Amino acid sequence: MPSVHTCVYDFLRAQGLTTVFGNPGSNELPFLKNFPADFRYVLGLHEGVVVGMADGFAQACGAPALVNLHAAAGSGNAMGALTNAWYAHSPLVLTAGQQAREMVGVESMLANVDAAQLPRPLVKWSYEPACASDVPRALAQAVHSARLAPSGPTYLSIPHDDWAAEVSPRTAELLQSRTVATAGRPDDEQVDALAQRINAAANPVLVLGPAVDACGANERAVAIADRLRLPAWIAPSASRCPFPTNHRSFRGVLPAAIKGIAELFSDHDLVIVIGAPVFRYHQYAPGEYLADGAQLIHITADPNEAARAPMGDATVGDISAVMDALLARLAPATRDWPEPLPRPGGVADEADRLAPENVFDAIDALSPEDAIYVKESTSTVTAFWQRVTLRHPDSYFFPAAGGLGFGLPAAVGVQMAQPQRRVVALIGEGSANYAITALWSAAHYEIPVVFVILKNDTYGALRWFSRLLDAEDAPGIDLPGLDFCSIAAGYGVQSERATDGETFRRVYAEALARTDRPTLIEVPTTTIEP
Ligand code: TZD
Repeated sequence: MPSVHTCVYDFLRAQGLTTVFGNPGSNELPFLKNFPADFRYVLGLHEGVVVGMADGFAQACGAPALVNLHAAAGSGNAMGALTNAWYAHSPLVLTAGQQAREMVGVESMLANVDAAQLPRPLVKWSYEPACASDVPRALAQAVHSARLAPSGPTYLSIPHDDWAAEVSPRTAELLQSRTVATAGRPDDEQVDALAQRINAAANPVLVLGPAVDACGANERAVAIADRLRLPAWIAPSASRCPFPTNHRSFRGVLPAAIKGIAELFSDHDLVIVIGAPVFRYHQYAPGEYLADGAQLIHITADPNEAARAPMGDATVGDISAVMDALLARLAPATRDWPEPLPRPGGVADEADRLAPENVFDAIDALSPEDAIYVKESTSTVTAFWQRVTLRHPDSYFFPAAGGLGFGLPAAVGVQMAQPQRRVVALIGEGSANYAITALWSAAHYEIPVVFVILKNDTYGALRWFSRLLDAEDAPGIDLPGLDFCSIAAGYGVQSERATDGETFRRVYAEALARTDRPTLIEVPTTTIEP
């Protein structure tokens, strides 16, 4: 009879889940023993880093990633990172070790009496199997559920004495040979009606969200823009880039405010939103959700996104399939193309501090055209989107829930998933500290990410927010005195400091040329507004 251990590893192998991101404790050792040679264990030194690396890996692969956490304490440490994974629809399969079954009820050390409750509401499904022989089936459920649309994290608590239990060979065989697939083709009548509304619109506008990039529908988005000659915006609080920023329809990222969006769209009679929530607001600027006379069409794979939107007519389905069906029906528009966007102006550096705009111009000029940017510098969002060209799918990742601590580890995971492309992590010095130990994983596994730390000595975005919220006297907003070159050395990462443009361009080009290990570049910067 195969053991639960054998059966689970065979299932994971059959699913292509041979990378385990983890941080171990005693409860997890029975799972990790006899670790198969064709599997890879990626150690993160804090569970926020473990989940961040897995999140980047899963998003950049477009496939589930396996995470192994230690009991309640490790799961708790992972929860902040889980907010981002949840809103990114990242298919993470989280497993956590539980005490031996007999020791749970007496609340021994490392027992979690209500394990399945802990990660809610940031997982699609959470469970602890009722008996050892159900562990392989429950793990299969966790994998299939994470992958099925709308994809998202799942959680399984596994008592450590379950791994040695036996399962029937037939149970193992059935689990490994089954498939679980979505059939998401849209209904003809529904697509006809959508296409008619779009064809009849006098002045439509397109809004594209992260799910377009996640399902690789970027070219379909371009085809729709080319057919309709309409302005194309990135949905607010953008966590991915679904549309080439050098396309003549590209307008930028929408403001994340109710009033801002309604005002911007006041001249449009139809707003077409694909692959995004309607909308992911941030700063509170109340107003009408949609201008008088405007209508909104919402295409999403997520029933929750559809149901909670305050306006518009939503269609839930496979967004690539809906886009294909629409493209077969959309009439070519003859209207003028949107005006070319003005080029952003020049900005002066200060003594020993670079303007972030100039750092981004240098990065845009020197990076390979298919570079991937993982960004977590909150005050420089607008400057980045204006100055760095994103041409290809999977070129941009930002924390989907704004939970800091994503950027450094996610960059490591993205680079592992896409070794043929260069990954550049643009991280504020505030953000970097939430998951700084990711530097150790990058160094240890020789992951050649270029980490650029934009060091303005303050939580820059909070400076802006403090003005918005009339709280400019709030304490705790500055963090001077950090030395990232020393920190990088402590974790084994080569580093450089660049206080002028010429030095930055030289060390950045050198870092890009270093393909066998990571580099960190500390850049003192001025503080700008998001
Ligand atoms: N803690 C966590 C886990 N996530 C958060 N988003 C915050 C705190 C609050 N926060 C923001 O929303 S932005 C920000 C904080 C602290 C400032 C980040 O500073 P930075 O970048 O140096 O990384 P900027 O460019 O100076 O804003």
